[in-house]
Amino acid sequence: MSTVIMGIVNVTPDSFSDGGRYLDVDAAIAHGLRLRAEGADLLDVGGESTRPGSERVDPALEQERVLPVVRALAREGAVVSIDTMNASTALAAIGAGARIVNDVSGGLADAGMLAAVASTDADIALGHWRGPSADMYARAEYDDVVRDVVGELTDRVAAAAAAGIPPARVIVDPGIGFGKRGAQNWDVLRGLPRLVALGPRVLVGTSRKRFLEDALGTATPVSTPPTVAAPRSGQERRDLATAVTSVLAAQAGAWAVRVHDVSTTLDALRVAQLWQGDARWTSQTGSR
Ligand code: PMM
Repeated sequence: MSTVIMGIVNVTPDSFSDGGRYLDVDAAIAHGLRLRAEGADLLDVGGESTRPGSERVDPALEQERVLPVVRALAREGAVVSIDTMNASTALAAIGAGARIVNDVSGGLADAGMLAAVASTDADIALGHWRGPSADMYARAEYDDVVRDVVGELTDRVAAAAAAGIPPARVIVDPGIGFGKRGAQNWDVLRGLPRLVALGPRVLVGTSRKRFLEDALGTATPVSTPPTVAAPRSGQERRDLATAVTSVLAAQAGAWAVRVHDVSTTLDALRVAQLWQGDARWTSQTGSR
């Protein structure tokens, strides 16, 4: 089974990963359409940055940012997910055509989220979360990070079921970078099969995250003579690292990966699936 690629469309002025270039609604729509043309199966539209240390955004402002983008992308036929922790934004986005609610807080930030989604036929992605981004590292204390993440997500799946959302409509996400320090993220990724064993579809988001930057360092990889092409930029290196972690997540059983650079990750997934003998990938022009 081929891995679903969720392309990221951040509509925030302070996104750490796209420098806020897509705050402009038309530019965000164009970006989303480009990601879809590159091979994204889903487009994840978000209007609130969750970068470490960031403050919450008022839902009215969040909706002003995301709703025109959701509406336009859905009208173009894209499958859209809405990246929000607010029930009111989730409902408004579903009204505008979103089919999945991507709540990095797993329904914890807004007590009305699970009931709101239950009242619709949308799916929900529940992220592992221990508290707002403003001070999330203060809560990065675990006995056994894999066991704790799986246990806490099990509770969120149960809470969703109690609110009326059956497991078939639920996706779980280990929340890479959310309340987890560098090495803890690698532990969680290594333990991914234990989360996959839980049952619901698993979504993994490593794209351009700080733990990858920490792993790669900021130094130029090799000294290059001036006549040689410039070495890859930090972002290109993070995108390559994202493609590798996304392939490994897919091999560990992830249903979907959430990425900024769709084409690099798609290339990497294609190569990995050819290695595994997936015949659908043998033709360059064949559909995914
Ligand atoms: N990470 C970010 C935002 N939304 N959603 C899910 N499901 N999983 C993630 O890991 C995740 C997310 C933060 O990254 P960004 O600001 O680069 O989008």
